Amino acid sequence: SPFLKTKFIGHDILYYESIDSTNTFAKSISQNCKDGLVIIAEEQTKGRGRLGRTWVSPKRKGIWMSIILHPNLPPSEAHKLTIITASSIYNTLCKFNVDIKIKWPNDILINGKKICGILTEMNAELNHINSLVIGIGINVNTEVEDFNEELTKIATSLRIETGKFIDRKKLTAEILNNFEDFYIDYLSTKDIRPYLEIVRKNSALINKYVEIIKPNEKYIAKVVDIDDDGQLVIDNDGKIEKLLSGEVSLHNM
Ligand code: BT5
Repeated sequence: SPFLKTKFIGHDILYYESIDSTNTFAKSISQNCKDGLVIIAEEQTKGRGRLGRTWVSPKRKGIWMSIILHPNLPPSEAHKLTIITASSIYNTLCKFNVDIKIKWPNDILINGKKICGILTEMNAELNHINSLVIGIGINVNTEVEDFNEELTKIATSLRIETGKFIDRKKLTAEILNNFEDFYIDYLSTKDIRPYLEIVRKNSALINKYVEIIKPNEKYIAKVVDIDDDGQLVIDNDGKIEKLLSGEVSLHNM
């Protein structure tokens, strides 16, 4: 693509008309492939969200892709790559002049509805990430009819929000360009704060009440901040708590 300006990410792309899940496939080959390999599919038949949830991925309507990386980082830093991914996608989508918010840890919303989800997975040893897979799903030209009834209430697409038909190839390249910029910079500085700043400034959650759903309990708390480690800081009835991504589901009240 003439739009791709990256140094290495997406120089090799495996492209599929249909696949079960780009993340499932990427994970299966990630230990033995080049850094920066990207898997792209027109359709996923078993698209996945977190915690076994489903990601609806209709044919030629969205960007369903996975980036395979081999960063020299401990597993405890993996969640920071989700922050980098979300902030870089935010930056890319800004040009559409719509109201974009980042919902910690892995969602991007337009006008309060979900347009993008990120699924970061890894193969790791105790102290080392062997390979990391960043799955990105973006509803681009999806129309209301493509969503099921549940999703029409909570999901949207660039098409629905802007009224325009969008070039998915160009947008894919722009996302990879932006992501690589942030990623290379982060690897050299190891400083997540500039990206956290983007997440904080455009947070869908800060100062809002959310329902927190853990495996054994459910409660309402006010989101106060996202700390410098990327944890969500909440005020639970006067008690300040920190939440790691992955351990909670959040519902806006
Ligand atoms: C996510 O999970 O948001 C991560 C989604 C990652 C998808 C990409 S696509 C490429 C790669 N290959 C994969 O198989 N996955 C990645 P989570 O936070 O658990 O959100 C899942 C929830 O979002 C579902 O339970 C639905 O409520 C909702 N959802 C499902 N499909 C959606 C869609 N197309 N748009 C908006 N929301 C959706």
